[in-house]
Amino acid sequence: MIIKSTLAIILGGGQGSRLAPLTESRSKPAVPIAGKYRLVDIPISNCINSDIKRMFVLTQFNSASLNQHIKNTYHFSHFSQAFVDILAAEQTPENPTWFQGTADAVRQCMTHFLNHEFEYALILSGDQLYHMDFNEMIDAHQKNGADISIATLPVTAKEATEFGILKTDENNFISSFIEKPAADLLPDWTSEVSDEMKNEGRNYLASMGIYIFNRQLLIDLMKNPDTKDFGKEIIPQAIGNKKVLSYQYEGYWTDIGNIDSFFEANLGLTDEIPKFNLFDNSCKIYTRARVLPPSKITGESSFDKSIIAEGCIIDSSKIEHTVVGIRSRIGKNSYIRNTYLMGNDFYQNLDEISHNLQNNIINIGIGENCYINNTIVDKNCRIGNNVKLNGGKHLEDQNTELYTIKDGIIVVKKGVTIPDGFEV
Ligand code: ADQ
Ligand code: ADP
Repeated sequence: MIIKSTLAIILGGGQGSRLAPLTESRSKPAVPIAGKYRLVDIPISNCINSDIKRMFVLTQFNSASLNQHIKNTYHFSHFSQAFVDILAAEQTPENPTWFQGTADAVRQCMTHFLNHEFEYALILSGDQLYHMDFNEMIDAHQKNGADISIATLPVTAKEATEFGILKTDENNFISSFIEKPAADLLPDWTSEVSDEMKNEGRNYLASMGIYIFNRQLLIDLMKNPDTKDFGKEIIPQAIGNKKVLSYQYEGYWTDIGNIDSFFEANLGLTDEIPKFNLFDNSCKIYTRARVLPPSKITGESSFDKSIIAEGCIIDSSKIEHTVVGIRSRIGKNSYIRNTYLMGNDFYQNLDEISHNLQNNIINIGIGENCYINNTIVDKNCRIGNNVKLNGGKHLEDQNTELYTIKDGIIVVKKGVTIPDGFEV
């Protein structure tokens, strides 16, 4: 019942400026994570694992990689009604502009949603790392006769200023809500939480930006073009007028909306027991099957706390606390630590590689004798020999043609060539 009655709407991202330069040439849902997936695979996989198989991905701009990825990955039976469709902001006579916010994105796409039967709209963020069974949330929504449900999570005071913070009554209905409160307002916003959460200092209930709306209510709310955002307008205005339920979640969940949190979330996957578990049969993360060869490692390579994706060619190097993405090539004697290498979209053939070597053209991948630390290397980069990229808090934010530095993390831009001996 639940399955047929729910339509998932995945908010794929605004202009993605907080993830720049990773979003300079691709839409946010297409940003590669964990060496082989893309951001959009997380909410889509959570939906599939919850048996919700009708999904729209709303994105501010459409990229070849997003279309290709969705088209090549999510194939459902002809006999089911399942689909994953991308809706990109489009200019029409009624809507001359891009999506002005999360609610505006939903509003501009309403006609597409209303072509489908559904009782509940499940609205998800496209930039979060978590596993969740949405059926439990829908179940709570139904049982409590709610109009809107919001998934919530206890957070610390430091995190609370980044989120919508709320308070609930004894029946878990939300009695007040404030979007991203200033630090001096926080003392008024603590909630009763479990002892475990209290011990971790997580005394504030935050909105996870995961919402269930009853169909007719969503239609009604979307009629007001002045409400552009769920967090800023729709949710605060609904409190007190509608039955807005808090569905409390205490598992691992993280927002990966900026470079720092994106970097932490990726490197967190190399922990001995990662908080986000990729090695779990019951909640698989789906992605495109690329039919790649196994990774090949030669010489005296050493690895510690790292994830190595398929199809890599690694030549006697030292790799620590690093995520090595698909088709990565790493040259001799290079030392890579605290780094996320996104990998490459293709291999060079042997003729091309030897031609380049003879003509001093840098090949795709990481050269020899490099030192790379606290860095994200986007796809298809050519990094020469003896390159030193030493990210860290000692570096100031900057943006050059080859790389950006944000919060001490060097982000090498997609497809650039870093010459031999280059140092940051
Ligand atoms: P934020 O994450 O700051 O807060 P927002 O930037 O609006 O909210 O993004 C929510 C999701 O929508 C993200 O996946 C984002 O990429 C996407 N998005 C943003 N603008 C979009 C647009 N114009 N078109 C399409 N997609 C867009 C929200 C809530 C808070 C809550 C946090 C939890 O407002 O109350 O605490 O999520 O992360
Ligand atoms: P991303 O968003 O990951 O940076 P793109 O939009 O550039 O990716 O598209 C990546 C896709 O393009 C890959 O699946 C790959 O097949 C293809 N591709 C890109 N460059 C090349 C190339 N030089 N040779 C072959 N295939 C390529």
